[in-house]
Amino acid sequence: MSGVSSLFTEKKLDDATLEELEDLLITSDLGVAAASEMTRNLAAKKFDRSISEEDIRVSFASDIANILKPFAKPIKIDPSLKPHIVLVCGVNGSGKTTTIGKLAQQWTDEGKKVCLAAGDTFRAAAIEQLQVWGQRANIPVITHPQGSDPAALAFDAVGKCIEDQIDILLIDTAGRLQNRSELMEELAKIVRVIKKQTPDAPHDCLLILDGTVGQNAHNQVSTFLEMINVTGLVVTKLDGSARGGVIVSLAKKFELPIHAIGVGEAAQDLRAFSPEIFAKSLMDLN
Ligand SMILES: Nc1nc2c(ncn2[C@@H]2O[C@H](COP(=O)(O)OP(=O)(O)OP(=O)(O)O)[C@@H](O)[C@H]2O)c(=O)[nH]1
Ligand SMILES: [Mg+2]
Repeated sequence: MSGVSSLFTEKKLDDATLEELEDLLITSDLGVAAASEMTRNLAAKKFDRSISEEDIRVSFASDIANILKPFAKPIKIDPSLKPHIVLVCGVNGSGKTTTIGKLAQQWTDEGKKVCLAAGDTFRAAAIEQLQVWGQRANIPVITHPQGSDPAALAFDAVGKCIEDQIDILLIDTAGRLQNRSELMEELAKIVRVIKKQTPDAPHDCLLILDGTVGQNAHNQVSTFLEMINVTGLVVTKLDGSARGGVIVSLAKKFELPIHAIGVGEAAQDLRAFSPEIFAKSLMDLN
């Protein structure tokens, strides 16, 4: 029965335990800054006093929720823009096209006129993949042939959406790894070309991060920020075993809005980011 009794064991919170807890938080991708803040807070409340595992989880979950609260913001569509232009970027396979499909469905269901632009002219079948999402939501998908210049496609798409008084234009882009400088340049070019018709666009530049990649997400955010004005993040694939602890360190470091999270492959699997639910799940509390 020792396993059971250990569940009820309380111990004194000392320096060694605090250090262990801090290490545990760092290895869960929460980052040094958040980890030390959270253990400091715990010490302030409970140092040298008896503490249970539950107390620790509750304290940490509350800190995590507080850290994240200012950044949990859905994308705000400006109805006066025709169109509100959303450029979507990220590394290969992070979930860009799927997230576009989900957002398109959500906004269409809300009664907005949505249009998609197939700016991934690079990968075979990328255009068809976006067209499938367009068909599902019953909305137009603007395409150019595979291999053509994505900036030209973006330019045409913006012109067409202005003409058709579209509410929201979502522009897909090819996956690009941070170390491919020519592809990063291409993204900057897409932005320059969009600005020729609408100088204040893109109104949102979403960076899509795969929630399973851990600390590498930091490097991705830094590199994309060097090239374009990333305005917000969507973190995908949080339905699997990945806990997404990296969201905490990303929020602390980059202070970018977290617009939504992806929790599956289907159209309805996009959730508003809830700091409380996220923090509790990270700390195994229900
Ligand atoms: N489980 C899960 N799978 C996802 C999620 N988002 C995307 N995927 C899957 O991840 C894979 C890649 O998604 P895509 O949307 O094609 O990613 P992408 O960033 O457009 O990829 P490239 O265009 O090749 O760079 C697909 O199999 C998607 O179904 C998610 O939130 N959860
Ligand atoms: Mg894609």
